[in-house]
Amino acid sequence: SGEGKDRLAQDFVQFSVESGVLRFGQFRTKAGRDSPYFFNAGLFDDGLKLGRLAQFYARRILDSGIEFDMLFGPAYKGIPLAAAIAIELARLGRNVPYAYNRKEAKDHGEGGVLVGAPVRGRVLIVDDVMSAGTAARESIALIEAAGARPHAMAIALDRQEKATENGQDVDHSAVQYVRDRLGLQVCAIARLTDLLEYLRRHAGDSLGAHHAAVLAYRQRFGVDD
Ligand code: OMP
Repeated sequence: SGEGKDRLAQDFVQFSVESGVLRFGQFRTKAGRDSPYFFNAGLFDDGLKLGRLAQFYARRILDSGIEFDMLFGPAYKGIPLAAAIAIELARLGRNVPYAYNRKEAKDHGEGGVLVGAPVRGRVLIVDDVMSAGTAARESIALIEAAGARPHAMAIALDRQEKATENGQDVDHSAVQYVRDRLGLQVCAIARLTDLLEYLRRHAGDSLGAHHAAVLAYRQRFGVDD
């Protein structure tokens, strides 16, 4: 595969580590797994970092050839993502509408749970991380409830680990499920394999010391792809 040759992914992993977004240690994931690494996109927390993050998404989206008519960012973390990516795409000459949801429906004013452009056409969902797939299912349901069809998904990090169904681990990842069974195109700026490659390149320094633990996590919870 292209492992090790994906310059954008390597640059993104480095940017995430330097921003304190990607950390190593002991963490518990939403699916209850003990993970030696965690990616907290909420820590892209100033204008410069958010702008650079949006550049990574926009480049990955445009290079992927995925076709889309609008962006949708699921609350809460997808909201600044959709806004920032929409600004960056417009800067690159590709101005598209964007929308997002609120978590609580308003009972006055404009009403409803959706904010922004009408949700229609080929919707590209933008989100931060895919692990076991819970967040992805929620976003897809939101778009469908709005009467539109989720067409594609762009994420920052594909953890490439086993999805869960009714609390049980299955043999495919959330990304594989969304791509192969739900038929959405999916692109990720970086994947677990890129993180492993990055740690391998750092063998001999303090970052490289995390390689073994991340590899063991992949052997326990990872999928092949
Ligand atoms: P799933 O919904 O299981 O796919 O997990 C994705 C969500 O888990 C993200 O939207 C985050 O809320 C959270 N998460 C991270 O943000 N970073 C990680 O490295 C791991 C997780 C996680 O809990 O799996």
